[in-house]
Amino acid sequence: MSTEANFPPLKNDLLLRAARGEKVERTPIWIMRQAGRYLPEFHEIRKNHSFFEICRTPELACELTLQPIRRYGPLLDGSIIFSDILVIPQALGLEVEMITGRGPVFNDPLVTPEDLSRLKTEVDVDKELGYVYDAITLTRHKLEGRVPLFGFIGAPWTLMAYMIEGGGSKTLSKAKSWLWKYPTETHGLLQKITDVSVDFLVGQVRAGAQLLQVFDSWAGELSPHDFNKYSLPYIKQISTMVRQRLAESNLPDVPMVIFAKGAWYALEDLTDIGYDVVSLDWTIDPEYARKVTQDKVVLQGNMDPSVLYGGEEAIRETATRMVHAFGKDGKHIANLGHGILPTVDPEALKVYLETIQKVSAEIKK
Ligand code: 1CP
Repeated sequence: MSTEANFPPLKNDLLLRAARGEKVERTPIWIMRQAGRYLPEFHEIRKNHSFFEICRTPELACELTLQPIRRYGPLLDGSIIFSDILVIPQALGLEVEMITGRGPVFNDPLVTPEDLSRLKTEVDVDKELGYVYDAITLTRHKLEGRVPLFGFIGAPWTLMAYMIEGGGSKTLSKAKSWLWKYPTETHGLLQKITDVSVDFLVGQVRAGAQLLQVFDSWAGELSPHDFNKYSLPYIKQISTMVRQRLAESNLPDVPMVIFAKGAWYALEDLTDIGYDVVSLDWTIDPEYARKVTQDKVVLQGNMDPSVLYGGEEAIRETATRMVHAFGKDGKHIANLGHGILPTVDPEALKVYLETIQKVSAEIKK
């Protein structure tokens, strides 16, 4: 087991300070999916290994986590452990493969509630997902304190959606049909995922994660009513239980980020469920978000990832406008409004990172 004292001291704590709501000298920036498919150095490694083999090999997961930190140096203020949200369904007993060009595919997805009996009743998370902990601990050492490291999970609703759809889906009609046909079993499944998620996040902090992000990538597919019923209570339970368990175990109370993509309607509710940071997609205007959230949380985001295809001038202009909109005194962590897209030129990302650092340092003077 590792404690903070065993790791190299942190040299750049800007992201941690901003996530706690402190006033900072410039806006910290990291990028969702910053390790991965848009980087040629990722493909060099990926061509020799399957995706989940990389996730399960701490040296490889560590190497991929470090790639963007090496490439962009001081332009990035955070790192995120190379893994995937689908390691939890795997720990629950489902088989998932990552197929190039297609994404995740479940060999045998859940079809009806009878299939729930295929999930493990007792999950020893530390044993099933210990490889993620090992990757985190190794990465904390190899980062040498350059930037803090995020651990993460997928939110229960998003994971349930994958487990029933069997992969990506345009309508989520199979997963959604469960909400009305089998509400009791749906709550049972969401609770099961929640329990495992809490263990997993606490384990990631014990291993060395310095911030945690919960990705509810499919939140925007739910109506406000269904989001309130099938997502919000579980993501709230996760923040509450994780903090309680961290305190009981004498582990650091790390900042927690919630990213409920597409759930603009839930913005106010999201300020009130125990997360320090609410991550916004690009459909939310920063000034509107500041008005609704009233400085109760730090905001993260939110440039449309596609602007990175728009050329240097468009990137600079949009990034500058965004920094101004989040404000001189606004509590803000810069990111994109969703993950960086696989065909983006890494040089375009550099322009974005440079612009955020320069403009935010100027206005926060
Ligand atoms: O830097 C990083 O962020 C790398 C770590 C990381 C993270 C945080 C990966 C590696 N995946 C994720 C999270 C993740 N995975 C999410 C939440 C964030 C989001 O909404 O983008 C989701 C929905 C997934 C599921 C997933 N994994 C997809 C999406 C499929 C769909 O339905 O659209 C895909 C394509 C993957 C594969 C994957 N995960 C990560 C990488 C680098 C890859 C590409 C794998 C390959 O080489 O084929």
